[in-house]
Amino acid sequence: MNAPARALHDTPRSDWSREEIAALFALPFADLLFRAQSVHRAHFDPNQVQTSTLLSIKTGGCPEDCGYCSQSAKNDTGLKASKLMEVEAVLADARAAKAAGASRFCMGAAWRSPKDKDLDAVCQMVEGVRALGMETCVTLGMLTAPQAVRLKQAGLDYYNHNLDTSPEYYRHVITTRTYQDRLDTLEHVRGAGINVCCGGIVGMGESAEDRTGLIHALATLPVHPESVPINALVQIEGTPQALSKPLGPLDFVRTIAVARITMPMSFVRLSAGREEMSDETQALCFLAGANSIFYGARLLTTPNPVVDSDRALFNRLGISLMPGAHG
Ligand code: SAM
Ligand code: DTB
Ligand code: SF4
Repeated sequence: MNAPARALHDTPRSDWSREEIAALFALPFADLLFRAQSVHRAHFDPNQVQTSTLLSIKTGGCPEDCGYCSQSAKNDTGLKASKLMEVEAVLADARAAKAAGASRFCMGAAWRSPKDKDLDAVCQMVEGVRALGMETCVTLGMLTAPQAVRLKQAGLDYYNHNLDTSPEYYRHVITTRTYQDRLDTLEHVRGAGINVCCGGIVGMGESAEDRTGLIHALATLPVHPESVPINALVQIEGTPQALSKPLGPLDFVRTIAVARITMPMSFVRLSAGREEMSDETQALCFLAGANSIFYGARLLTTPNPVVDSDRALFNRLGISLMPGAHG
């Protein structure tokens, strides 16, 4: 049996070779989507999508130099930096997200890594969101092993930390922390027993080989991330990445499909970039095995489709919202 056919029936594998993944990307589009949808149906209800709402709890002024990001102090994007939000204000937003139907609330902070004092407040936020019956996720930059344990004790369900791109292309995008730093944080999160949310960004001028490299890096982690966000770059004026040539929709759909096939049990999230996508492209992403979205009018600092338009799209596609684990 060749590798793509084998993937349908096997339990998740972490021994994918780059050649196998490149071969998946090179399949005729119909063959790729058929395999992705078949793998998807073997593990998930194909008509249910998980919804996570994002909130930037600490915005801007970040010391890292990520070339895509509105929040790096090194990028002149005109974004106003703000301090860590008050716990009560965060919980008010979480209640609204729950009322709109989100099952998970994801809180993002523009830090290189959290200070222990900041972590106290974040732990209170996690406890409060969890008490609402929502799943919790945070993304705070690099974590030490003890910090991950503290978050787990507060009841954190998911930690988001992306590999962003291939190991080879990485240095063209970020210089202030290494790929290995990211892998170390992922290991600390996994070691603490927190679910891992880890994916990347496409449309940053990377090659097809780099997209293969990103999926390879994710699919060969010792345990696949439970959640794999695939972001289409949101171009932000004043960032080095603002002038990258956008990735065509069909290549974006292919990336989703290959993530689905190689990480069959993971939630694959159609993440940033939906504002620029047609309904038809999004429908193809769901057909390719995406089964999660960011839900709500804002990502961290940029717009996302409003809830009413996502509800209308889901109605037309016969998609229902997946209930959360604590709902
Ligand atoms: N500061 C933390 C960190 O980088 O780990 C957490 C927040 S950071 C904004 C989370 C992720 O959002 C990044 O790793 C990146 O993958 C994604 N992201 C940021 N800006 C983006 C953009 N303009 N377009 C698409 N994805 C973006
Ligand atoms: C992820 O992979 N994408 C989200 C979340 N994890 C934190 C962030 C997208 C940010 C898009 C640009 C912005 O709004 O600043
Ligand atoms: Fe900072 Fe995260 Fe933005 Fe990088 S992606 S500049 S670490 S907020």
